[in-house]
Amino acid sequence: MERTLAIIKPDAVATRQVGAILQRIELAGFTLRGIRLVNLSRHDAEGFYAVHRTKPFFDSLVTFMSSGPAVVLVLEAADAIGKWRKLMGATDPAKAEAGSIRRDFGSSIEHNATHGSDAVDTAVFEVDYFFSDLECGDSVEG
Ligand code: 3AN
Repeated sequence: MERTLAIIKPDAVATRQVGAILQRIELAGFTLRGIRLVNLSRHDAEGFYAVHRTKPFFDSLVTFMSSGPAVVLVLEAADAIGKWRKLMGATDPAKAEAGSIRRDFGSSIEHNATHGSDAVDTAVFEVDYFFSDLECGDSVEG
């Protein structure tokens, strides 16, 4: 079993799509290991997206991610990282597959409804960024 961090971003929370997205996650067979509503400060968002700090969209991304509440989740499944990225679809909702979450709930490459870890090492960093072992049990490696 593998774990990934998922985020329901501020755009999807503001437009009341949390329930619909959680339903897709559960129907796809993921086990929920962690779930929490967070209000990221700019500092929190900068730390989370540190890997993107040199990108031209970094400042805008940080502003967006700290603009309102988001829902952070730990999802568990076989190949959870790839399975969740496939369910989300491509980064740009306009290019995402029909029936994917970003296609159905995202409105732009920035306001794209959800986030997912992209590799095992980033999943460990991202899960630990938001959750303690007390909250969601053993870590990704466990
Ligand atoms: P993904 O989340 O699909 O792995 P990344 O890691 O390339 O995509 O980008 C991280 C986040 O940065 C994306 N989820 C998106 O919100 C934002 N982003 C990526 N590319 C752009 C862009 N060209 N303009 C604005 N925001 C972007």
